[in-house]
Parts: sequence; structure tokens; C-alpha cells
Amino acid sequence: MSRTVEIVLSPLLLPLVDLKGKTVVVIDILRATSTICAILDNGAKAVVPVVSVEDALTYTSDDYLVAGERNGEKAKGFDFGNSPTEYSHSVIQNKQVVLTTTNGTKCIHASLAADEILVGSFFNLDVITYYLRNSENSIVLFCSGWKDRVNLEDTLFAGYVANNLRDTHSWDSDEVELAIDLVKQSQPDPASFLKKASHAQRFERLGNHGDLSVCMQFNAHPVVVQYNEGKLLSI
Ligand code: 3SL
Repeated sequence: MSRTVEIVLSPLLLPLVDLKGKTVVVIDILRATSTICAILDNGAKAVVPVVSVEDALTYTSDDYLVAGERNGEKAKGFDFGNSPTEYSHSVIQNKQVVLTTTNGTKCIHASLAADEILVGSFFNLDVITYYLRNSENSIVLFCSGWKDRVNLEDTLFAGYVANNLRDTHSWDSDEVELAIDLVKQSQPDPASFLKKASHAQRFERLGNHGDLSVCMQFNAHPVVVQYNEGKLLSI
């Protein structure tokens, strides 16, 4: 049977898509899924995505680091925030990172009906493309957006992935066409293109001048990240 690609541009649109038997790639470029790739590539054993700050704070053993943000800022009582730059090898080696974020970790939990859940970011673009090309499943690229609104950076990444699957997958979807057009518009410098994104502007207001360009480092953390029984693991 032929394999298809769909793009979900906002969590509000997820109910329109049947996830059964499919692979979902959750995308939150700024910054949850970028940070997850960095954490696992830098030597953590696992990331445990949880929905609420309260759930995260129940992980009190020394094996766990509790991390994440609300509205872009480190949540109260947490060890770490949600910047990929915080997670060096020496800090997280052999630890499990319990992570809750405003949008990204919620979308991982919203995808549980799928056959498989993966995490996508520019950090793992090539390896995830390779993995998806060789998978038997049809694919749903699920953009986390910002509080149910569509955003540029997740749509752009979905466009990159869909474009890379042209030879192996088909689509009948204006969302896919739109996302691929965005890739064309973003050339030759997609990181600069994203400076106008609302979340990039939010970072500026919060004094975060670095994470946009960090999260746009293509293939800097080449890990395939899969959700398995409550944990995200590098496979
Ligand atoms: O919404 C999320 O999941 C976060 O990635 C948002 S932030 O970039 O950490 O502000």
C-alpha cells in the first residue's frame, strides 16, 4: 500500500487525522523537540515527557533532573529550563530528564493513539528523514505551534521533511504544499527567515538572543528519538 504524509499545523487540528497505524513526528523547533534531541545526544539515558509542572515535581530521586518551562521561562522549583544549551554531557550523563513544556510535551501525549511517536527537529533532520523513508508506516508531521496557534518554525521543518519524502511518500494535502512553499520562501537563510516568527520575537523580549540560531543548526544532534512506555529514547 502506498505511504502518505500529512501535516497537522496545530494541536486543534489533530482530531481531523486518524493516527492508527501511523508514525507521528512531533515537532517543536523552539524549543522542546530540539532540546530533547540535544539531551539524548549528549548522553542522558532518557527523557520523560510529562504534561504538568506538578507531575514533574513528583520525580524526586537523584536519578532524575526536573526540567522545563512555562511561557518560555524555567518553571519554579526546576533544575533546568528548556534551552538545548543547558544540557552538556557532564550535567546529564546517565540521568533521566523529566521534561514539561508549554506545547511540545503536551503534543507527545496527544499522539498516544499512533503506532509510533518520534521527535523531530533541525538537529536530527537527516537521520529522521532516512528513518521515515525506510519505515513502512504512513506519516503524520505534528506541529506543536504555540498555544494551539500555527507557527512558522514548526511548519517550516514539516516542509523540509515532507520535501525529503517526495520519492517515497505521496500526499493530497494543501498543508503539505503550503509547508513546502515555506521552505522555498525561507531560502537561502532559514535561520534569518525565522527571526520574524512570533516565538523568536518572544525570545527577544525575554532576553534570549541565542536559542533561535542554536536550534537552526542542521544535523547537530543526529539521533532518532522514539517514545516507548512513557520515555523518549535514542534508538
Ligand atoms: O512550548 C514548548 O513546548 C516550548 O518549546 C516553548 S519554549 O521555547 O521553551 O518557550
